[in-house]
Amino acid sequence: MSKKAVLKSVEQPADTLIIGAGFGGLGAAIRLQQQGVKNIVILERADDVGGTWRDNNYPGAACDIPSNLYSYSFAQNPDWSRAYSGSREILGYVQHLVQEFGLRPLIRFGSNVASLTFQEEQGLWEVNTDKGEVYTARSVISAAGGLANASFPKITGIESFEGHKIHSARWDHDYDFTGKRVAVIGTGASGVQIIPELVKVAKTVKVFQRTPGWVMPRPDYASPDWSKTLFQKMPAAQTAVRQALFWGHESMALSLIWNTPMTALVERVSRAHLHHQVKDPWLRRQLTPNFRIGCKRVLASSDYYPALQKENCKLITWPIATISPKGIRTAEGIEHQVDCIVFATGFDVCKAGTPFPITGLKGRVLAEEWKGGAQAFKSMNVSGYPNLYFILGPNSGPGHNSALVYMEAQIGYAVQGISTLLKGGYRYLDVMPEVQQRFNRAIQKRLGRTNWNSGCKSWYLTEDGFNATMYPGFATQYARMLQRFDPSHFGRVPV
Ligand code: N01
Repeated sequence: MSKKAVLKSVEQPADTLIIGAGFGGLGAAIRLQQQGVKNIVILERADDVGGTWRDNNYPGAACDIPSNLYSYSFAQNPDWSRAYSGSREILGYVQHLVQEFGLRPLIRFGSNVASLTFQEEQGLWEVNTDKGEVYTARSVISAAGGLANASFPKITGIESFEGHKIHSARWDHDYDFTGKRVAVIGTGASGVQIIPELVKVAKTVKVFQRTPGWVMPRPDYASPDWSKTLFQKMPAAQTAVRQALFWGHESMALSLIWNTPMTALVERVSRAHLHHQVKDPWLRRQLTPNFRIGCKRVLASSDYYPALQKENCKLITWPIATISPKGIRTAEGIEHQVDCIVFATGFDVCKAGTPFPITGLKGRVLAEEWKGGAQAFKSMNVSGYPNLYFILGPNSGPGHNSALVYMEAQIGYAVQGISTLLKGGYRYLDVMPEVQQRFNRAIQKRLGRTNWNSGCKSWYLTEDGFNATMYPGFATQYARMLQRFDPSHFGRVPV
């Protein structure tokens, strides 16, 4: 039975309902408040803020983008302890945002959104949670996060394993690895951070690699005290450092997004890193990627290759055949007996669906429309689903720069759209279908020329190779595209 949600500080309908209290949702709440939109509610399914940085707290978890760039430009932190901060410190930054901008009263924890339905007559979104609460709102920002649901691989026998199973995004901090025989499946961004930490404590670590990735060195260092003092006293100095980091990353688009002479150069740097750190030619061969750099996410680590060569660590490149009660059996018939399997196997990404059912105008169901691949206008709005904004929506993914730069642009755009709705006296704003189609035709054409579509298999692509994940351009272009919300792209229905 559904009950009307009890809202202490928010009137119904809310001006904006935000789904998710991670970086995106909290950033949106801050910017909306600064623009005078105060009647906001944030629904968060967990019992704390932080999203990906709350969930990904495995040993070694850190960001592979420098902290001075992986933070909001409107809330810079002069006190980052390292160039590349760990997940705990990033979570601390998120918690600080909540404190500093007084967001806690807006958040309803333990509220897992079960469905969104647009009520055309009233121009309201009805939002149901799985506890039976019902919220209504003029606009909704979905900041639920693309990498929120941990994914265990479909390997025969996985259920039969009698030892301990841990997923990288749901770490079991009570499990003591000391003296244990451990297997790690997966050598993506999470795997290369976990493995160096596990080899320090476990008796043995067997790393099951399916595809070797491109690895670049990660120039991490502890922030000197003088830089913290300088950034505290002169925020402009930190802004300048941020700008330098931004343009440094921006230039990487030329090698990672498209196949240019820079691509071969960056591949050479990565190969030199491998050559420098791995002396054994056979191991080097096993670790050499066989796809173009940029096609999958480039890995950043200076301690992954050394960890693989520790006496207690072994790289296994035979394909996994089954998981048995005692361990992992590979295709050549060997059973590797272990006490624990760590799954660094990534996430269930909703490329062709939505995290919850979304029903728009005239009963349209978004998951049906996205079956063949998700698409939106400028990654933010979908025709037929008015007053709804996606943070990190279709084709907004960065491969070379900070996700927060993209998110900040998305938030600015959503805030403009929501202000236009509220101030313009509209019931709803619905992006025109032909505008959305034109936009997506151009995006898909551009994607065809990128490294992501150059033949490797990655979580960016659907099973049949459709790329609904990445933005085929510079971060600067993406931000410019979202700089101005243009009402002429939208059908505007008055109250
Ligand atoms: O997941 P992944 P992730 N048998 O999907 C392997 C972000 N992130 O958690 O390459 C054997 O990249 C799979 O093998 P293959 C970042 O956006 C950011 O590491 O498919 N192996 C791969 O090696 C990243 O892109 C940071 O052949 C199997 C691994 O599991 C995203 O999260 C840190 C298998 C999965 O790699 C996901 O990264 C961490 C099977 N059946 C994550 N199934 C930052 O630093 C899968 N694999 C910001």
